[in-house]
This record gives sequence, structure tokens and C-alpha cells, in this order.
Amino acid sequence: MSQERLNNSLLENLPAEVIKPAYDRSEVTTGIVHLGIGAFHRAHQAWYTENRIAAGETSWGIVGASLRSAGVRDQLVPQNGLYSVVEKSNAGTKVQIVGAVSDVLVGPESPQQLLELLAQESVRIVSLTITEKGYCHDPASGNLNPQHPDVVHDLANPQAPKSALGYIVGALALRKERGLPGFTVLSCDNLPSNGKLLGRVLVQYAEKVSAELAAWISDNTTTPATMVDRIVPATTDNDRAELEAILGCRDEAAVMAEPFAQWVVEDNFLRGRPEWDKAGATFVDEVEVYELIKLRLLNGSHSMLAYSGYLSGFETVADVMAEPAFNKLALHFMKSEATTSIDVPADFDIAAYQAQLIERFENRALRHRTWQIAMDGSQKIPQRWLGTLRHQLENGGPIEVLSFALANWIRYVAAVDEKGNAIEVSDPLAADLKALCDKHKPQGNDALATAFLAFTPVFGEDLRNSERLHSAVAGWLDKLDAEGTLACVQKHFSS
Ligand code: NAI
Ligand code: CS2
Repeated sequence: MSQERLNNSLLENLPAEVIKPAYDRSEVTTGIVHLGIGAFHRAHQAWYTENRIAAGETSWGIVGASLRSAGVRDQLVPQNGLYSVVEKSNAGTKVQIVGAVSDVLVGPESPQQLLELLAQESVRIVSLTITEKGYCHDPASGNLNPQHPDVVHDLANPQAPKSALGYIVGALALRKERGLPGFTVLSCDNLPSNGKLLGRVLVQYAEKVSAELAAWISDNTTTPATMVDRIVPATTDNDRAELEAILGCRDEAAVMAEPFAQWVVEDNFLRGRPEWDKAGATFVDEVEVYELIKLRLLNGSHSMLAYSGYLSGFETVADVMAEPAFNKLALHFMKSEATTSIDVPADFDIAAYQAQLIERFENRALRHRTWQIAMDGSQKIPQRWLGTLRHQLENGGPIEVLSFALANWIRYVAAVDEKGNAIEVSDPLAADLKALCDKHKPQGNDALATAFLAFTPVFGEDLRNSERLHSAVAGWLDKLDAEGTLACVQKHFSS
């Protein structure tokens, strides 16, 4: 690492083809605090906001916060908050330097500083990309999990919270005490009805502090729903090295993204918002159907391809899609199971949407690892697969692909691949899921399927009662054992 790090003073020397902030960054003030400043926020909400700041909306600068580790702060702060969004596709590479983020705080290092920032009057939007598990909810019911260790910790230690809920409720309590207005809380995570879910868990959490605070929060916040979409894989060392050759300096905070970006937002902001619509976002009264389409088609296919693709030995989604049987399977799943579970609006061109998803998954310039998408399955599967499955079971519709997908997930969380190598399963419930496999696999696939479908945190109380689902999952487990995943896809989904 010989090169100098990207920073304000190097902006002028960057190659002409690199897009960079052309506004005076010192005039930008903080209007947004973003919790969970990972790769996605930098390539999505901050990138849309950059466009508006450049157009003169300088009161919407962003301060990011990490509630876990100092990694992103250490990448961004030495670079004056500057980073590259690298758009990659078969058509080539486009680099834009974003200047919308001025600072990053690390919650565990300075909880009081973060609470005070959130209580600052100029902050009108608090946005979140904290991953599905960050909401401390029960994925099957969508309610706050009062036994969640972070919830228990934060209620006992309100001055030094760990969770996003603890920070937001703590900051709103300060604002109430100081006679300041509340703010808009904007979930940008892949959860169905993410605004309602966030509003519900915030109030459920606040009720545990005081009924009065919970009522104030209900009256003094809004939690608009959002549908967020842009494929942003975790950045690799190789990505950073390639970028260094373009920039002539080192960018430790760069993010890789596809050219496609979509943001559909419920227009319900308490104290204003940037004109993100002028940067390509869409404001609507009702987001939920768009969320459902995206979660069930894009994310549903992604998770299905991630587990079965990983078990077939494929490292990235593009590698999976290069195998013709998988490519067919993805489109077949979208058409036969995902789309038919949704009341798609008449003016929505679903065939074009499906075709575009296939093309996006085929993007070989992006290395989106199957392992990354396979993370946190216990938190993702309920909204990506189980709504679709419930719909199909209730209506006697097809469940072939989703029962296949569930069988692959069960094989995946057993944590040993088809060659006998260990799988590093990253999931808050990994230990429970592995224990289910270890206990029931020796009794056969019928018993294994029964035990999984009775695992309430993921499947709720109802799916265990479906004999049809049980026998489909057990049947696929038998076929996977006998044939292996790749051969299974080639044999059963090629025609
Ligand atoms: P990332 O791994 O780069 O960042 C994740 C962020 O969440 C980090 O700041 C991490 O500290 C924080 N986090 C993790 N667990 C947490 C917890 N329990 N409480 C609070 N914060 C926690 O991941 P990335 O790519 O930024 O994705 C984050 C989320 O954004 C996804 O889970 C998804 O909901 C949403 N998203 C991501 C897309 C993508 O393609 N990467 C696209 C659409 C949505
Ligand atoms: C992916 C998503 O990591 C995952 O689970 O399915 O993050 C996906 O890349 C985005 O939702 C695309 O918008």
C-alpha cells in the first residue's frame, strides 16, 4: 500500500473521467444521521443525497454511525469522508467520488456523542441499514423480541446502548426533555413493510421505558416505508487494487455497485426531506406492493440461488447464472411461484422486471458471493420465501422451487458442504439450526424436515401443519443426498 489515501486535497488531481464533488463541502450542514454505514448506504441513499447536495440542498449532509465496529470509520475519516462508488457492468466501469458523508461515529466508543448528535435539532432524518437482524424483532411475527440480548442490555443501560432501537429511543427521549421536535426514521433494509415494522418495534421498545415516552414518539416521528434496490457486494482487496490504478491514490472505503438503482419511498416525512426524486427516487403513497415484488422476486431468487449455488460449488451469483440449468430455474421460480403470489398492479410490466433481474444476476463484472447472500438466512427467509409459500399452500399453487430452496438451506446450515468441507455459517441462530441438524439428521430426512418446520422463530406456528410442504421438503432432502445439488438442478429443472 504505497499510495496516498484519497482526501480533499487530492480531488483536483483525479483523472478527468472520475466524477467528483463540484460543490464546497465546507458549506454542507448535517441533516441526516445514518445508522449502519455499510457498503449499501454508501452506494444508495448517500449517492442519491450527493446529487441533491450538488444541486444546492446543502442542509442535508450525512453523518454516519457504526453500532458495531470501527472499520468503516477508519476507512472514511482519514479520507475526509470521501469514497468512490464504482459502477461495474459488462459495459465497463464508471467511478464517482461521493462527498455527502462528513464524519462517522462509532457507537461503542462514544455512545454519549452519538446520542447527542441524534438529539441535535438540525437532524431531521435518521436512516438505517442495520441488516434484518438489527431490528431486534421476532422475524416470524414482526414484533419486538423483548428477550433479545441487546434489548435487555439497552433497557438496563440507556446511556450506552448497543442497538439502533436503544439509540433512537434514547435520542428521542432527550429531544422530548429539551422541547425539541422529533425526526423521520427511515428504514432502508430489505424487510416487508419496513416502515411499519420499525415504527412498531420503536414504540414497543419505548413502552418498556414509559407509556408517556411511547405516546410522544408515536406523535413526533414518522417511519416511511421504502423499497431499496441496488446490488452492492462487499468490496474485495482486488476491487481496491483495480480502483487504485484508476484513481492514482488509495481508497479504502470504496464500494462496488451495479449501474441499476431504484428507491421507492412513502412520502411521509416529518420535517422535510431532500428532493431525492430529482435524483431518480420515486415518492408514492403506497410502497408495500413494490417491496413485495422486490422481496419475493429479487431477494427470493437471490437466497434460493445462494444456498443451492453455494452447495453446487459456485462462488458468485454470476457463476451460478452461467450454468444454464440454474439460469432457467431462476426465471421459472420468478414466474411460477413468486409472481403468482402477488397482486401485481396492472400497469407494472412484470415480464420486463423478471427479464431485467436475470440480466442483473448475470452481471459478470460484479463478484457477489453466494456466501454473502446466504448470511442471516433465519432473518431473511420469512420475508423472502414464506409469504410466497403460504400463499401457494393456501391456494393449491406450486411449491416445487421453494421446497427445494428450503431443503438446500437446511443442508447449508448443517455447516458441511457436499465435499465434506466446513461451511462458515453466519447467522444469529446458527447454533440452534446446526443443533437441529445434528439431532434429527440421524433419524432421517422426514424427521429433519419435521424438526425444521416446527422451528417457530423462522416458520411460526402454522407451517408445521402442512403435510404437503413437509413431504416436498423431505423429498428434496432425499434427492439432494442421493444426487447432489448441481445434478439435482440439472435433472429436475432443465426442461
Ligand atoms: P454491510 O455488511 O456492508 O453493512 C452492514 C451494516 O449493518 C454495518 O454498518 C454493520 O455494523 C451494521 N449491523 C450489522 N448488524 C447490526 C446490528 N445487529 N445492529 C446494528 N447494526 C448492525 O452490508 P450492506 O451491504 O451495507 O447491507 C446492509 C443492509 O442493507 C442489508 O442487510 C439489507 O437490508 C440492505 N440492502 C443491501 C443491499 C446490498 O446489495 N448490499 C441492497 C438492498 C438493501
Ligand atoms: C441480497 C440483497 O445480500 C442479500 O441478501 O439478496 O442484499 C440484494 O443484493 C439487494 O436486496 C439488491 O437490492
